[in-house]
Amino acid sequence: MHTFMTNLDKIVRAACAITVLTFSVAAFAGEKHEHGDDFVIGVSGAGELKFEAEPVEENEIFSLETVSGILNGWAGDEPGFMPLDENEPDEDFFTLAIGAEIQLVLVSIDPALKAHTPGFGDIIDQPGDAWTIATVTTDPPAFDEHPTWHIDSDDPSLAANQVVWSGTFKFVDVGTTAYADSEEFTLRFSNAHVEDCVPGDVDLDGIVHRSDSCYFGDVLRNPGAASPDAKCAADANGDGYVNKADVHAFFRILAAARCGL
Ligand SMILES: [Ca+2]
Ligand SMILES: [Ca+2]
Repeated sequence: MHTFMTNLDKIVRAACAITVLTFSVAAFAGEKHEHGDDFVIGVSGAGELKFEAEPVEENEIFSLETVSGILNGWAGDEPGFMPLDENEPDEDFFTLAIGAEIQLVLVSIDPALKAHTPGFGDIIDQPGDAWTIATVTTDPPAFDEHPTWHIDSDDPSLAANQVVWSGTFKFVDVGTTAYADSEEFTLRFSNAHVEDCVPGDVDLDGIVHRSDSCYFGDVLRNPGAASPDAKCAADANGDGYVNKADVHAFFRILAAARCGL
């Protein structure tokens, strides 16, 4: 009996740790429309494009809002892209020189996630697609460009059980400065309100309770009929999809809640 209780205790404590970790990731998603979410682009002393980006450092998930009309599904314009405007030699981070022409180039992307260029002139959704963010014509450089990030509900490849969509990009210079490509980076988006997402609270009443297990089963069986927020709560293992792999994690969270931990 003692061994059983010890193991159970380990399980529920692990479940609490998972819940806290998920909360800490989700907390950053609430900071919308602040320049802290934007990329700052510059170059190293060796001539390689660099960036500073809290969303990448913090592994942020951007919540997209429901849209219909020109675009259907969920969309938003954060993050955007700005230049470094003052040299930071201590960090080997310098301003872009006149003549730099900076592109955002797509490396890989989840189905149904896309970026529309400002003015909706182009869609970035295939590996190799490139959007010219800005050409530098001033010293220091100045631009502030935001694409429209979009999870497309009209796209037949949209996965019904998906919670988080990812795209991997890099910055490329096609201007006269010929800087080397930046490191690749990944951006993550969700159609759920991830800042409010409580893993396990699938009926969205604010409490993790055994009644959530019925709703969890419903989402698992028919994710296409569930709301994005319910799917976020049902993604108990936090891997961005609702599927059988969440069952164990869900019941660990439920056990932790029932024991008042
Ligand atoms: Ca609940
Ligand atoms: Ca999952």
